[in-house]
Amino acid sequence: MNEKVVERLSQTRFLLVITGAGISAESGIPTFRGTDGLWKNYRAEELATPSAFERDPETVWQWYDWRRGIIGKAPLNPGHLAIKELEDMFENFLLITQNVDGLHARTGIRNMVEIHGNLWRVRCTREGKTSMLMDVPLKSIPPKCECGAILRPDVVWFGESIPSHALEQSFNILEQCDSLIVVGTSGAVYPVASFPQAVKDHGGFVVEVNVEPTPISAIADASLFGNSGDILPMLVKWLKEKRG
Ligand code: BV8
Repeated sequence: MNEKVVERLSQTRFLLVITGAGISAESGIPTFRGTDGLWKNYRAEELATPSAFERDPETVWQWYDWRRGIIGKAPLNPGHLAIKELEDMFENFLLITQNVDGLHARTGIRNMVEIHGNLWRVRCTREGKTSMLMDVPLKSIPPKCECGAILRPDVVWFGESIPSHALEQSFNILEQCDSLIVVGTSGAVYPVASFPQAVKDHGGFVVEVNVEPTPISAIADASLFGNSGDILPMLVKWLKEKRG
């Protein structure tokens, strides 16, 4: 394990963690851009858009129903559990996840922003109200609200803005945190892709955990290459030993 990383994190008062699809890969959930990055022959950019939903809500919902089927059976992996342990180890902690799979929430984590939403939550396209819809498979496609309007997944699609409360909370933390661990993201999707540089600009220490280099590697103070399910538990172990 990288001594500089353990040293710096052991002095950290406010830890920010950002995760992407890679943290859930060892749970058997396909990533977006890796070799298995095709979601049933669709690319997220094709279907995770308002225009695709407008044009063909049935196909978009079939895609989400298929994803919910995989995610519903997916177990937490040691990487998810290690991040929950990090929350308990630091006096100030926030997790910003780009994932919509809800797996971090299953660990009982408290300080989390699901910045791209959650595919277990649905939103009425007429009234805007949200609710949890856990059926796997869905009883009807597309699912309908009691008011009769179509429900949509309560996620942020490409071309849609991140909800302002989530964005404000994230931007504040980028300035306050003194260390950031970025896990399992290709750094391809904005605005989250710009967050590591923002932490650097405010003097923060940036650690990347990924199986391969990404654009974030160029700005990270340290890149730990390997499976997050192996690296994060090791990092927790070293930090606990360091703290004695
Ligand atoms: C917005 C929800 C204002 C849906 C998703 C500035 C510049 C350029 C483009 C833009 C820009 N600003 C806005 C844009 C457009 C767009 C964008 O960024 N496009 C990209 C493709 C260029 N952004 C937006 O539209 C955002 N909105 O900015 O609003 C606005 C509005 C209109 C016009 C302009 C501005 C909204 C983006 C949110 C999109 N929604 N998901 C759903 O999922 O159903 S994004 C989707 O990608 C997922 O949330 C996913 O998490 C996210 C990012 O992907 P990653 O998580 O990084 O996953 P990926 O597969 O790419 O990488 C996995 C990584 O894990 C890899 O590096 C791999 O090596 C690693 N890995 C694999 N296994 C492991 C591992 N690491 C460790 N251990 C392992 N075992």
